Amino acid sequence: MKPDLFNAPDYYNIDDLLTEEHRLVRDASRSWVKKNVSPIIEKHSQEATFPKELIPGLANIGAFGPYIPEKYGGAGLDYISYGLIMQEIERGDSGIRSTASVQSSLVMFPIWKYGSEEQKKRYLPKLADGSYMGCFGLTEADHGSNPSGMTTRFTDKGDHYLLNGSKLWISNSPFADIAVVWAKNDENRIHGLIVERDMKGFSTPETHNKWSLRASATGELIFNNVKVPKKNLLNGRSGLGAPLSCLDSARYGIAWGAIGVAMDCYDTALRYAKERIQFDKPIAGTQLQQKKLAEMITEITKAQLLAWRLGVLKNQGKATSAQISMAKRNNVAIAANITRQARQMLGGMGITGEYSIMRHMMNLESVLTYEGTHDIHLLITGLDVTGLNAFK
Ligand code: TGC
Ligand code: FAD
Repeated sequence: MKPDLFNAPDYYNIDDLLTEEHRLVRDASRSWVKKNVSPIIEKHSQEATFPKELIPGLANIGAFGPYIPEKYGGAGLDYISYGLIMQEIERGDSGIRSTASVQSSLVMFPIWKYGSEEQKKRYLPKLADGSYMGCFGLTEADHGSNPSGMTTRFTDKGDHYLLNGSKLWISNSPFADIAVVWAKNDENRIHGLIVERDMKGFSTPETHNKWSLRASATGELIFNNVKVPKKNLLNGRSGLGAPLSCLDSARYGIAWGAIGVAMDCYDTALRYAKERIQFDKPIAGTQLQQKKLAEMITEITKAQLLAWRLGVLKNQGKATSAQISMAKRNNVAIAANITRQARQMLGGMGITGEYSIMRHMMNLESVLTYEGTHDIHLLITGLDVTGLNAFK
């Protein structure tokens, strides 16, 4: 892979809207990605291996629990810093951002929000420093977009619960130490449970043959009469709203992360187009390639402003789930489109692993689907503006 020469576009001086702390956090993550992710990621992606060696570094830059209070080992940062860290990591690779999203928003967040003080003290510091890795089990084979239909169940057996069922498409499952699992109780009410790797009857087979997110480990969670101690129930909230609130936090991070991919592809295509000579002139001097670049930077700028404003609302506790859906959907879609335009601009070189573009393009096919598909987020906006539910 070519050396990482990334130069971040900032067409509307959005840096001026950031605090000194935001810039420091962003720059530290950017340098870390350049030094540690870029040199190794292509090989891991080609070989479909997760780079476990990045875990301590991710913890060091605050990527595990950026907004979790310091007393639980988190970085105690605001939501714009969290977004900027996700942007920089995803600039390196969506799979690595996935690992950070799952750890922070889907494992640490529910323990922090809905766990007991004992659970917080037991798990959060270890998750923050990466000595424990977590995964999040909501999706099932027959219940993806519609998780309320889940069939994974736990029954009260007096001094413990008995958990049965399975989850599919679970990021980090093949190596996670703990899983936050969503299952129905005897009253058909959804609850979260913390399942530990060494519990008898629990297994996590890996899902192979992915063309997307190849540097992220994906797998199943299988529960065959797993005895879960009662103290592992997340008692603070039940119902589908509990897992969906975790998704809000992860979707927010993805809205920022996708900008990282878009910026990386734009920057690569711009540099390539200025250097690539055809018909005795740089292709950047042709109208067709300028159209692509002008549209890319316009969409990146709009996405940056959307994410920044959403971050301000989130810091004020005012961001709605529907606003988060709009940003996730828009920013991932514009980034996916930019990967395709940039790929074309590099001609044949665009399909090789010499450049990051094709890897980003394939990764975004998963990002368009997980955390709520492109269409599901459109329906969330539709419901929000009309008051009419088109899902069912
Ligand atoms: P509905 O009846 O609308 O809602 C049920 C309850 O939930 C509340 N709620 C929310 N709460 C917090 N945040 C949200 N975003 C919420 N959306 C809804 C709602 O108020 C209600 O509360 P209550 O108290 O009245 O019970 O539920 P529904 O069954 O009609 O479903 C709505 C729908 C389709 C929007 C929802 O199911 C959905 O978002 N589906 C998409 C599923 C999804 O996103 N799955 C993601 C799995 S995890 C993943 O992909 C991780 S990838 C990780 C990585 O690698 O980065
Ligand atoms: P389906 O729900 O079957 O959807 C198929 C198509 O139908 C989609 O285009 C969808 O938009 C459309 N559709 C569905 N309902 C409607 C409707 N009402 N109206 C119109 N169109 C509709 N899940 C987890 O719990 N934890 C994880 O860590 C996790 N990681 C993942 C990692 C990867 C790499 C991938 C690919 C997925 C991951 N997921 C995870 C699962 C992910 O959230 C689901 O794939 C996603 O929610 C979609 O579910 P599905 O694949 O079953 O598709």
